[in-house]
Amino acid sequence: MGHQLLPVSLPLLNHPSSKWYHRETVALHLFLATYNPGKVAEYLSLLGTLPLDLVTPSQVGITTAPEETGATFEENALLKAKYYLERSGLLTLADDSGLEVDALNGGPGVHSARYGGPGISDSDRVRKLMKALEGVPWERRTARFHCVVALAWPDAAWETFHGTREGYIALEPKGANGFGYDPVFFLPELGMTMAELPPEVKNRLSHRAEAARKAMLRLQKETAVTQLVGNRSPKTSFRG
Ligand code: ITT
Repeated sequence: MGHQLLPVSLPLLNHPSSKWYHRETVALHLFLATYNPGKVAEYLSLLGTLPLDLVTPSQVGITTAPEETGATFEENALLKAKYYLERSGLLTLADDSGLEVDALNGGPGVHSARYGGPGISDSDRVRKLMKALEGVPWERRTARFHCVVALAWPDAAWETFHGTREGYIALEPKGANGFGYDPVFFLPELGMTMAELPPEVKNRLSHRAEAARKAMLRLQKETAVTQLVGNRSPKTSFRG
């Protein structure tokens, strides 16, 4: 049986033809749609066992990003995945994630990366959060990290996977690992912040690890089918 070529309507900038793509070749690459180096490091480890080459925006000269206008993590994750699929032509994984603090009515939530305004550092954002929670007692410092991973396929099918980690906002930052709000995200069952955990432990129990594990199951199934039959049949939809 020969390789199957499927029509796609998306502009595939990095593919020899904008009208047809070779599904098996596309399925050998996974576009990791993030500019956040902390996320890249985690995904390299979380997805490391997949028989797929991970490709980042800088590797293919993509430097633009969509405006994250969604009201939910899910909307933003999908918006990013579809945006980068259009530009890379590759099976694309994007994540939208953030911190929901109960005493801030769920904020900063989808605005976590922009909390405090543009151009400030992770530690500036952590300082702003500490200030916002000044005087808030321990029992009211409950919070959670949420992550939605979106997979977008060149045949326009997509699906999303959720992960959550519950914790407390610490009274002061601790630890040097991870990124973002990790130094103030306290895990009561371990008695330390996310930034005090070795990366391999964070990658076992984080919100991103949970969402990535679910996405991995899907990807493993897909790549197994690809390897088994040599070429894949068209997928109608596997919306989650
Ligand atoms: P991309 O959109 O390019 O992926 P980003 O950093 O802008 O990068 P998000 O819009 O998803 O990504 O914002 C997520 C923010 O939430 C991130 O910048 C951190 O401030 C915070 N965050 C998410 N996951 C985190 C984690 O595992 N540890 C600490 N902070 C995290």
